[in-house]
Amino acid sequence: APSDDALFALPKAELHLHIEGTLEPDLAFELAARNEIPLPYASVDELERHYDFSDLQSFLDLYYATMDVLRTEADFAELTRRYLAKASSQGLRHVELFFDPQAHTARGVPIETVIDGIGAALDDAERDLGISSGLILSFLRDQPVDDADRTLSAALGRTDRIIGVGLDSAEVGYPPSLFEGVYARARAEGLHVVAHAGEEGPPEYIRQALDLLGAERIDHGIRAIEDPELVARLASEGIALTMCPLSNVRLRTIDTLGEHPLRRLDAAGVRVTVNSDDPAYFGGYVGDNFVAVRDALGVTSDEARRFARTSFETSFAPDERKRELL
Ligand code: ES4
Ligand code: ZN
Repeated sequence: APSDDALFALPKAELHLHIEGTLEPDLAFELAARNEIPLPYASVDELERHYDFSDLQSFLDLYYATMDVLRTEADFAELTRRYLAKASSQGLRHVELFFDPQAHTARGVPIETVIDGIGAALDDAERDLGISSGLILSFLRDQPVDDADRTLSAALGRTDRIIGVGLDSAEVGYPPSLFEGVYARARAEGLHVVAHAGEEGPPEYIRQALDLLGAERIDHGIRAIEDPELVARLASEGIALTMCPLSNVRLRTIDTLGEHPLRRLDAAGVRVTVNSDDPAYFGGYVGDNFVAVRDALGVTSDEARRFARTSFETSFAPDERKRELL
């Protein structure tokens, strides 16, 4: 079996990462002090004691509350810088980051502050760490569709920075069909489109993401395994799943990592990648996720190399960059 070191060193791309989900407790406390924002926890330990989630919503409640400490461009830059340093140490050569503008604009932080702060750190990482990147604007599916529409309009002034749109937050009860119009507009603007689907929601949501939104990749897609016809379709259409094994266990989508369908989907011919989702909350970055699936599922070094290769192939990196990466 490949060593931890080999899995960390393996060059790879991360395609499913929420930048706000990289907020480690120590930085949360630093920013809370700097911005004079009270956190309802006395210490890092006390905050971490609340990382015992029962489902997606229980995580999202803490995630949205804690990100309130992010206020200035410098805060977003520091958050992103720390993520990229970790990313580099775990073999990442290319990253596509989700950000949740509505979670910031709703508390009075302008979208430009968010994009420019993250963007400054991405520029530095390209120069200093050789990591290429792209930003994916993610709509909050549990907020009104009008709000997503306005968010897309506001972001169109920064499309030099934004490579695509995504769909996240509470899934069940908020089907992709709600966002058909917003996605049509994003596609018409030349943006890539992806969507979280089949994390807690049914296989039908994955079909909708493909048929109604034109999703090029599916984020999670873990529940596709319940629907053999859908699995066959994902395989024949070459749709990549950006899977996040540690996330699925921590949010109790599955009981144990041993039940994760990553390897079964791979065996069925589906293109699968290994990603970290919200690594500060779920117990590890992308290298840690590779180590976890080796230990729990017996993923071999050949398979790990193939998943890493798939991460480059199914990334939205420009063709010339893909050739360098592959
Ligand atoms: C998320 Cl794990 C997950 N699922 C859906 N939306 C999210 N936003 C941040 N993490
Ligand atoms: Zn996610």
